Amino acid sequence: MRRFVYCKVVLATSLMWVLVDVFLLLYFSECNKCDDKKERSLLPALRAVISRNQEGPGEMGKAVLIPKDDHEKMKELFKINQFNLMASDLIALNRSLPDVRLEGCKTKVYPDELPNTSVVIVFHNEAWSTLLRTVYSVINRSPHYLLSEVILVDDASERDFLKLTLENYVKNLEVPVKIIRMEERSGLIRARLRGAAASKGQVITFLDAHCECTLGWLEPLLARIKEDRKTVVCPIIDVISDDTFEYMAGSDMTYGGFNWKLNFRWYPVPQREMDRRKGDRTLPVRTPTMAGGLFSIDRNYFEEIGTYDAGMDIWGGENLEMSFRIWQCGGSLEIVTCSHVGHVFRKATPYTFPGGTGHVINKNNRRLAEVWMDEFKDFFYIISPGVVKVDYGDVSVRKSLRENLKCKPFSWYLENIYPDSQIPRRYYSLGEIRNVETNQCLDNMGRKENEKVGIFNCHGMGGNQQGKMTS
Ligand SMILES: *[C@@H]1O[C@H](CO)[C@@H](O)[C@H](O)[C@H]1NC(C)=O
Ligand SMILES: *[C@@H]1O[C@H](CO)[C@@H](O)[C@H](O)[C@H]1NC(C)=O
Ligand SMILES: [Mn+2]
Repeated sequence: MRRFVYCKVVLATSLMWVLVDVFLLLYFSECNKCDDKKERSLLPALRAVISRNQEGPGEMGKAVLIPKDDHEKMKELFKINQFNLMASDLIALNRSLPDVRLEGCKTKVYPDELPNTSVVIVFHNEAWSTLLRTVYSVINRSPHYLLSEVILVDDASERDFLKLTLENYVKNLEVPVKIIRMEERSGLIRARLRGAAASKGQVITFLDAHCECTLGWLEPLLARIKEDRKTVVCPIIDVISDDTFEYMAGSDMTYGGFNWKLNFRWYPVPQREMDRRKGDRTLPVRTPTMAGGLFSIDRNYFEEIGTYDAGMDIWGGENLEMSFRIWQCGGSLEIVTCSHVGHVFRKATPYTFPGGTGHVINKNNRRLAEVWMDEFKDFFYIISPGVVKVDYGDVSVRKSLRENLKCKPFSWYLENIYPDSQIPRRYYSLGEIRNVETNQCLDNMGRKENEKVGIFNCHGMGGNQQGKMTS
């Protein structure tokens, strides 16, 4: 008897959904005659209904599991891009994704008059399926009146399919897609500058080349910039597994920081920031730094604030440079928690850097420290003593930019924007703690905060043996 009732409930629910579908389809087809605005608000609803019915590998962001027999081949293909290319190639370029937003985000209403955006995507030897899935997700999940164009900047890729084949393919897409080719390998920073210079939208949105945008990702970003054009906004970056391409929601409870070595890191959103938003997690989080891959910025503001440091090479440090610059020079940096974009996080980079990864990042970080960090650069130099030998070129242009924009000192940033930083604002001395009898030093042994310290032979190189006396 109970089973019978259960069946009736299931049937009734299915019937209800069918009716809703039919209603929406009818309403939508009627809409040929109605005004543009109605169509705009209906499209996402219709798409959501359609995507509920999708089946196939990876649909609704599900994991793709490769059968055992293909594992050899899969491992070979993995090496090309450092992600599971076989899985990615099985997934539709327009696959459906779950709606991972907070409930409060789904019902938010944004102004009709939003600035439009150019989407700039830099790629270097990217896989066909990941690159085009990025482009499709942008086109299919952005209202077209807000999408000025998509600009693909090819940083001197060598793969054939990224040449004429790609050019012909994008001609048939519903949104103008422009392809710009760098003459030689130039790195993310210079390639983005080129893309930005060619863009026409009122806002520039930078994305990585292996992303997937979710329903409603764009409107909250643009709405925030409309409210305050000096706000630079990032979506929540969801995780697309490099092994299975499963789509996993990122947390709205983490924000960007950095450590003494100037590595970008995620940290829990502190209580003071929760309090400022009165506990409303759908409001944007003010973040001290950004990861750098995905953000939107007002086009003119991007110029005013000094775009990127073109003296930096390839990649690395540019995200912190931009973060410090925005905050110190009167702007703000936020994570808009109602906007979700997925990104394939990889465990290793598939790219080779001209000059070597370590050297490039050290040079960029020195430029960052010299221009923006005032006396606090010493923390960086003490903890990574090898860095001071690296030549960082001429920073006079960036220093005069800082002067012209009347930017605040780094101590202001630490005090007001990043008080939970590991860098102490006041200290009496820096050094090692040595037992002069045994010549052994306190050493954090590479462990995390609040874990036990160890004892190791003193090496006098700072790093794990660096201590500070704060009171
Ligand atoms: C993807 O495109 C195909 C072919 O145009 C279409 O049949 C399918 O419904 C689309 N999938 C989604 C999730 O929109
Ligand atoms: C973007 O908006 C500006 C200002 O409203 C307008 O002049 C321009 O034509 C728009 N671009 C596109 C591609 O919609
Ligand atoms: Mn990436």
